[in-house]
Amino acid sequence: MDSPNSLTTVRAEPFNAEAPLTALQAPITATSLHFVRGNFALPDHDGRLTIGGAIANPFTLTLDDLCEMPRKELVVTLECAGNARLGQMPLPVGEPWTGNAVSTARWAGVLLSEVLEKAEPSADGVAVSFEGADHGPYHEHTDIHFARSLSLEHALDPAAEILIAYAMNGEPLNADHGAPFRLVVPRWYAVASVKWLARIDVLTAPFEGTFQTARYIYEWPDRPIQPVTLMRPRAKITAPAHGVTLRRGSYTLRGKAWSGSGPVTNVDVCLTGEGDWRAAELEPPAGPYQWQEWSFVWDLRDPGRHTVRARATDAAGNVQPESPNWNRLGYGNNAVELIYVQVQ
Ligand SMILES: Nc1nc2c(c(=O)[nH]1)N[C@H]1C(S)=C(S)[C@@H](COP(=O)(O)O)O[C@H]1N2
Ligand SMILES: [Mo]
Repeated sequence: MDSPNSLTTVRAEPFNAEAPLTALQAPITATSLHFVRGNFALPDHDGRLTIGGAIANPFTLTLDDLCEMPRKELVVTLECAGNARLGQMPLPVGEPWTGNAVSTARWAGVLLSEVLEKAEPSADGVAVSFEGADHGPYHEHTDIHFARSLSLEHALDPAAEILIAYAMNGEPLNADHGAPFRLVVPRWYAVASVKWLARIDVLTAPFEGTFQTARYIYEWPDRPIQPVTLMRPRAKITAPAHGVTLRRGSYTLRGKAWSGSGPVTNVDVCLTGEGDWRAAELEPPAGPYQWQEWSFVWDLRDPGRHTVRARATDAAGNVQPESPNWNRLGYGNNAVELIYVQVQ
């Protein structure tokens, strides 16, 4: 059941849970209601972050060391690449997220670019891998760590504002969200934001880890494989909830919209089930990496069942598709969301 005050468990062990819809109405999601996704059991972290690989200056950092560096705060919307997997048919393997594996938090930490600069990456570096302290059996592997990579260029770019975050909504990171520190990669699907960060290594060849090359990739039926990178545009309807009964009169539909190639420039709603799209009010972004609020005043005159759809378009011209772009592992389903309500 969707309770307004608790997460909805998608899997108990390891703990994976979606935000309740009501929690997504606020600009910032309460930490206790921010979705949680993990591939392994919560790890023990020894409190050290080791920077190694193809660098001139290897070192380790503790939380205290990070806290002494210039502090950077960013509000970032994170969405799981598997969000709305349940909308794909046939249902791909993986957690069956309905559509609330998305949340927004105020993260504080240090810029990854500053840490990497101190390490002095070698001239032939091409990628940077990020390893979490979490590990365990995974498919054919007996024991592997969660690890992901970014290009060295992206990791070193101060304008990309990638954080090594140690605080979330003004509190130290909790265990579920990656204590003592994690990566937060703005604009990318949240898989890039490695939790329980333990190692950062500069590599002279592309990273081939399982979570980079065998998972979190789009395996299209008709096109070459692509990596999962930027969040695709999506509009969520946060009020009303699917299936509720509303009285006749004026009702303000509300929601959120975001895109990794954003900002979102238009949200359109459709109240007929057909292609009659009408522009919603869309708030300008309150920051570069966070969702935007949208609303639409709906004059409810006719009793009966009504459908509501909302569709986002971003500044790069990307529009949500009407139906899911199916891929074998079920990532990036940003098909237009549909709810229906009963009018009395
Ligand atoms: N170490 C580690 N980091 C991880 C993961 C993981 O399993 N292990 N899962 C990733 C995925 S798939 C998502 S969607 C986000 C979820 O972040 P959250 O739990 O803070 O919402 O963490 C990412 N970082
Ligand atoms: Mo994810």
